[in-house]
Amino acid sequence: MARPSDTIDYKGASGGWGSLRGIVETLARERPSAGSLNTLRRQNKKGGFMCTSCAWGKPKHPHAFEFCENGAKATLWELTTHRCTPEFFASHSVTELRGWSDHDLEQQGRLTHPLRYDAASDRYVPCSWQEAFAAIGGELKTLEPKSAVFYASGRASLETSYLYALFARLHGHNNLPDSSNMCHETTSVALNALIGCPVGTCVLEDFEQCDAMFFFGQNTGTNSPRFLHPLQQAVERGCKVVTFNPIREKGLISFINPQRPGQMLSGQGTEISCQYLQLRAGGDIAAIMGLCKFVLAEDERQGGTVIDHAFIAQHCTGFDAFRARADATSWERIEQESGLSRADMEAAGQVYLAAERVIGVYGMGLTQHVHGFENIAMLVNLLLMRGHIGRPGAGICPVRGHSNVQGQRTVGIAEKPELVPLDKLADQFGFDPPREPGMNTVAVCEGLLDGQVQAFIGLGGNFLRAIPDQGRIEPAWERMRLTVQIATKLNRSHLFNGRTSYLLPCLGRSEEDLQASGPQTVTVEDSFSHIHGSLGHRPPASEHLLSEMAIVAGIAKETLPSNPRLRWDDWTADYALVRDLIAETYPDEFHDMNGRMFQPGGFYRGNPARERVWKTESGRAQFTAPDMLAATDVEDADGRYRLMTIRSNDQFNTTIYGYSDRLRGIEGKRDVVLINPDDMRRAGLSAGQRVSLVGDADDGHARRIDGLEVVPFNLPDGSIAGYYPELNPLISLQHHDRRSKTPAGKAVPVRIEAA
Ligand SMILES: Nc1nc2c(c(=O)[nH]1)N[C@H]1C(S)=C(S)[C@@H](COP(=O)(O)OP(=O)(O)OC[C@H]3O[C@@H](n4cnc5c(=O)[nH]c(N)nc54)[C@H](O)[C@@H]3O)O[C@H]1N2
Ligand SMILES: Nc1nc2c(c(=O)[nH]1)N[C@H]1C(S)=C(S)[C@@H](COP(=O)(O)OP(=O)(O)OC[C@H]3O[C@@H](n4cnc5c(=O)[nH]c(N)nc54)[C@H](O)[C@@H]3O)O[C@H]1N2
Ligand SMILES: [Mo]
Repeated sequence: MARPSDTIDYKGASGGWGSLRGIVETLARERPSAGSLNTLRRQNKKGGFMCTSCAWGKPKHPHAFEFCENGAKATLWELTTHRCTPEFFASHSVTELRGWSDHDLEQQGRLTHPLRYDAASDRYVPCSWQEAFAAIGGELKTLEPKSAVFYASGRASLETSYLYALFARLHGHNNLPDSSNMCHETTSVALNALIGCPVGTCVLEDFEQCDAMFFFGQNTGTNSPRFLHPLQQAVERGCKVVTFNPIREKGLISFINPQRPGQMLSGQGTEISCQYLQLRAGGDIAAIMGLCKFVLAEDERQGGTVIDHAFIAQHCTGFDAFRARADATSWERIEQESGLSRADMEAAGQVYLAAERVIGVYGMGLTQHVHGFENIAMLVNLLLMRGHIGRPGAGICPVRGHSNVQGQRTVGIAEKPELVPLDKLADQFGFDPPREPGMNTVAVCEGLLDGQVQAFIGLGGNFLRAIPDQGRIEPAWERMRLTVQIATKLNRSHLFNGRTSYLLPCLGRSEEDLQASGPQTVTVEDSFSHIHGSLGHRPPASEHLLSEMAIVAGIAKETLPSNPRLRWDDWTADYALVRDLIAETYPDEFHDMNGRMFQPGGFYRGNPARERVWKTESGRAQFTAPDMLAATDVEDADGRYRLMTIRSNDQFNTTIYGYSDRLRGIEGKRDVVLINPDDMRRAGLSAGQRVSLVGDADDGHARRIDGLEVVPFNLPDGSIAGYYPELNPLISLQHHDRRSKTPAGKAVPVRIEAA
């Protein structure tokens, strides 16, 4: 492993003055409207709005400033004074804009008018809302319903999501992929199969009681910074944190709390991880197998007192096969596949054994792999061995991405009809909902390539930029009959147009949503299954904007035959009516939703696995004996690397706020490939040299990106890293989790070519 002195690094802690500077730089860049700072103060609090950045829980007793550097960036990004107007589109053709960077497109500011794509002039031109709705409805009516796709990026509220999903089913399909399909779909599929519940089992209070946390592939400091506070408090009361990550991420190393003057002045942060294990990309199945093997051996040595055999006998299945697999797996293979030493894994195992209550935390480092399912299954194995699921202070905690991504699934945005109470919907709305499975993200991409998909509606997001294999899919996109994007800012997905194509600007969550019955509240669900009301206060960015709800209703009305049960106008006038519908469809979880939505800390919709009720096929929690030790199915070979596509500290997914990845010490650029000095030496590369990355999928398709700068970085041998979404064209569409079809953005096989 390289010496840290050879590599680029950030010397500070996470948080601290750097995070405040990050906010100040954002203020300078977005020049937000007066009053925006007031809005920040209300963020994540009762009567205020719920942050549009990540889905971390919102505490009952919020801090004076219950927002983080990146939450502030997301809010100020929405409240910018920059505007992307019809004049802008008159002076730039769509083809020209394809040459712009993601950052420059969004930096034009908020979209202000509904727009139609005019192929003759290759420009977006303003249109009326009614024209747009009528044209979109007219097109949808003539198309085979199953050729239409209704995508959602996980931000839209529960109310809009519920109606959007209902609209798709009334139209006649379950083609409801959402960003979750590229994200925690692995979680939904794995946890559902293994513990009978598709979401994490923890609630915020568990972090006040746990004795140890094991972190796998989740970058807290950048992607869920509000988590740093409970993490710091946990460590200070003696909780141990052990991290498995190929990259030494600052947030999991040390944290200076900006709300503590002492720490800010002294520059002395709290050390977070007591052990930081830099495993190979894709090495988690092996690493967790190592932990389990150690625990099993200790149990044997200590006469069966280590493992919770009573819990396993009463609640689990598959333990013997799992134990046999661990016994049959040699330490030598575990060390080779994980890239870790047996001694380090055993030391981590000691922390596990010493803890009464353990939480397993994870993110994209586990889910975005070809064997992502098995990654999660191994973590479940580890937790089940000592009964760490279904007890206070313990559990499994997938950290969700978008602020309402979990909730969208909860209220029906799902391509899997078995997850939705279709009979109930049939009763409520008097129709026969489609029963065949719809398309997920990978199926949509395949459908684009073979011409099966003819219409795409995007409720937010940047689908075409977030998916793998853009080089193949962008040209196919333009063969569609209809493309509609509902958005706040311009992005690359808006620059590829079907024959009929509209770009429809909507309100953001921080803005006042005024309808016939008055200002409207919306609701969202956090990572801990708590539902929160959110009320925007800022004046809208333009008088021509509509709410997402009004846009969905507007299109639905023009598409579907009229039916007295479909009260689109009433629902748009008063979202409380939609909450009543949600409560009727899901009475156990959402009863009295209107009454409970402003409960401090949100209202909890419950979780059976937390109560040790296992809604799995066997009625028990499932141990798994995986067939493989590597999370990839591409063999190691000379000159082949495992590429991790990662987020910088200055982006939200495809939204690139700026070019500062402060916590990794990378400034002013994103066109980089991070690689360790030993690998550089072996490949004859020097720092600052320009190279190409070439996809190594061996499926007959050429994939390459030129002009990347070599940056020496502290990484395990053979694991390299670079930024998402710029590197997405290197990922084959077939490189996805086998079970859930989540595209595998980690351990992508590539080669490096020097110019
Ligand atoms: N500021 C900000 N916040 C965000 C987002 C954002 O872009 N910006 N995005 C939001 C969304 S939608 C999501 S899904 C989440 C994403 O948040 P994360 O789940 O943190 O996802 P990534 O940024 O992809 O980082 C994955 C981490 O996994 C590590 N990793 C990569 N490969 C492996 C591996 O094989 N094993 C292990 N153990 N680790 C690995 C990487 O080094 C990195 O630290 O964040 C949400 N919050
Ligand atoms: N290689 C690689 N690929 C990945 C990932 C990875 O780690 N590596 N991560 C994957 C993950 S986890 C995810 S979640 C996806 C993200 O995929 P998406 O969710 O599709 O993409 P975002 O970048 O979050 O979408 C940004 C756009 O959303 C719009 N927007 C913002 N706010 C609003 C709003 O309030 N309403 C509406 N209607 N629109 C709004 C803006 O126009 C903005 O340009 O990418 C996936 N792709
Ligand atoms: Mo995500």
